Amino acid sequence: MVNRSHGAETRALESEVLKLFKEAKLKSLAFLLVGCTGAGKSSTVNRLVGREIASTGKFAPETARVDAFCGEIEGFEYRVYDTPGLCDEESQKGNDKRYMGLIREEINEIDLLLYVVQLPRNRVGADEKRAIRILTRTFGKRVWNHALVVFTFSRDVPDDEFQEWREKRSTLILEEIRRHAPNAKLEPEHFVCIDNVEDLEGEDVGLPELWAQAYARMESKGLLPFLFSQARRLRSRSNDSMKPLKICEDGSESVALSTRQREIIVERTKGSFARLASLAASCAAVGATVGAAISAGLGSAIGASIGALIGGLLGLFRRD
Ligand SMILES: Nc1nc2c(ncn2[C@@H]2O[C@H](COP(=O)(O)OP(=O)(O)OP(=O)(O)O)[C@@H](O)[C@H]2O)c(=O)[nH]1
Ligand SMILES: [Mg+2]
Repeated sequence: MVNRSHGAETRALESEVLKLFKEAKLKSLAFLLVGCTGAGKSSTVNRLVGREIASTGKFAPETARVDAFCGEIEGFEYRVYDTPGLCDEESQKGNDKRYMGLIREEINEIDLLLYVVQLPRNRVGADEKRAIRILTRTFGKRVWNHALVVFTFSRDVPDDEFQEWREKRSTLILEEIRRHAPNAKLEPEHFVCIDNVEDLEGEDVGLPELWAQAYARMESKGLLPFLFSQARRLRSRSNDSMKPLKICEDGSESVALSTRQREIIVERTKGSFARLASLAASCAAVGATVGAAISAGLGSAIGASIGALIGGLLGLFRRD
């Protein structure tokens, strides 16, 4: 094994991050939102990215339409596609083909599909089934390999029935997806429970779980734009003394990751960016130094704050 000096490793990490950062800047992130009216689609994606990108609230649901919202976080471009007509069985009868054509026209590629449904519903509704059918036909079965099923309104079920609801709803929705995509790679952890009004607290629920699983499910090309642009919000729960900070300096909700959730992020990064992950794991102790070097390397106005943020972010890769 080559015994490189500490300085050489640090420099290798700096140049790797700089290279990847510049490549990541050229890519934009695309999220596809699917779910019934009022399921909490806009609220969910806004919380996931920490910015009000998709508008929330209630305006009359319209028929076949694709809404595209664009935004920018730390200089990285985000696109959110919302498909309000997809989950609308009654008004859409016989219109599937036309809507599929429209979706194909509007959406080229997606990095992550968020299929948002309310937890407290007794069965898979005709509207939810229609969305699953059209999605699979439009994008192909593989769309489910980059998907999360997000259960919202989780506080609306009693605490002592929560696990039962979660298992029942997951099983039913998975069955429905498998009817159209029998080999879809969807595991129990890809069904995440949150509540957008008063979030659940627990090791495998809520915003940190949503964030970690979204990262795990993301197309490779979306990983680093997502990670770098979110650096400000990510915290390590185990390192936080007492209560984790809820709100970041920029007003967004912080994402306090547990050790397991950090591990999910590290493993996913390793899968696509092995060199970055291994350099970060061994050099993370010098996060501030790396941050300063990244800032200098990026130059001009953008460098200063993002460089420091990324230096801090690398701490997530350290094992402790
Ligand atoms: N209690 C509770 N309310 C929620 C939750 N998620 C969203 N809401 C509320 O439900 C309403 C609709 O939320 P949106 O995020 O706009 O839902 P949507 O699916 O985007 O709705 P449309 O765009 O109209 O189809 C808003 O008043 C939200 O505050 C949740 O998890 N729990
Ligand atoms: Mg909405």
